[in-house]
Amino acid sequence: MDGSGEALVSYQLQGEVAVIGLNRPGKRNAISDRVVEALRDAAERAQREARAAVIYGEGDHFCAGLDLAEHKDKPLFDAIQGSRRWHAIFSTFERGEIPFFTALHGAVVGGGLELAAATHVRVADESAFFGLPEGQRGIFVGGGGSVRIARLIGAARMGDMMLTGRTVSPAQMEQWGGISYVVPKGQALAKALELAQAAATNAPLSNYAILNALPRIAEMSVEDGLFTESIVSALTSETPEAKQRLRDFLEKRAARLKAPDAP
Ligand code: 1HE
Repeated sequence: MDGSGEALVSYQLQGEVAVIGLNRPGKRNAISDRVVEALRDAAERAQREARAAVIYGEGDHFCAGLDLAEHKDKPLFDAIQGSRRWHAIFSTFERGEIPFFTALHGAVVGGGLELAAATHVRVADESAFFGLPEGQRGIFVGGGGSVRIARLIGAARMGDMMLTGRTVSPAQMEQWGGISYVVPKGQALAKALELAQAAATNAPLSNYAILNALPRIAEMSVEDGLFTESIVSALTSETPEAKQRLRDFLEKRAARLKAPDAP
């Protein structure tokens, strides 16, 4: 709750998808200690009762990043512990059991971009803008951005954003690989929900392998990666669910793939 009695993070189950809202629009959804803890609770609940989740922001912006008012008086060790808490919480869903999608609009800034980078699929509408103003604020990323954002878009582009304070458009961010979808203004949540609903119909073990094996394999040597892939591939194929799904395809009960709509 904030001072108004509203939950800082809202939670709603829509079918098999948990919809999690950053709900502090008066402060542009800035992430305080209580917000990050409420986000952890919502993400844990989603992993218990949903098969996919979407995170979005209430109001005109997705998230203005770290709550600077709370951060400014933090002693050194508290700041280290705070950053480590973000890391631990974001890792629970990055390497968790269900896929997380983010619906982005307005400011996606600092820790807000770090949060989005810890999710599995990012959808932005045309109002979104991306920034890393840490240099201007005299601080550094602390929510895993130097690892995750740098790997998504490259350390040089991330360094440019941090050094110059430039903001980046959704079209540019998509070209850099930081987001996967750009949709018209106001449609990010609906699109993220549609994608999450599709992912929720996958076999849970396939989703688990996509979240947990794929990023690890990407960090391995070619030989280790190929070997690990064979083991994970065989394990997923052995489940009764996989066998049923393969039969469904072969006996023409499964939907066929279609060419994508024009971009
Ligand atoms: C905040 C924060 C915040 C707004 N912490 N209170 N992030 C930043 O450096 C981004 C700072 N924010 C902005 O650039 C702008 O607020 C926005 C572009 C996001 C939105 O602008 P606008 O004109 O709609 O809102 P505003 O008038 O600037 O802000 C409304 C209120 O939200 C205001 O409080 P009020 O009491 O005067 O109404 C702002 O002070 C408050 N507010 N952003 C605290 N971030 C784990 S390390 C991560 C490191 C970082 O994230 S660094 C980047 C921090």
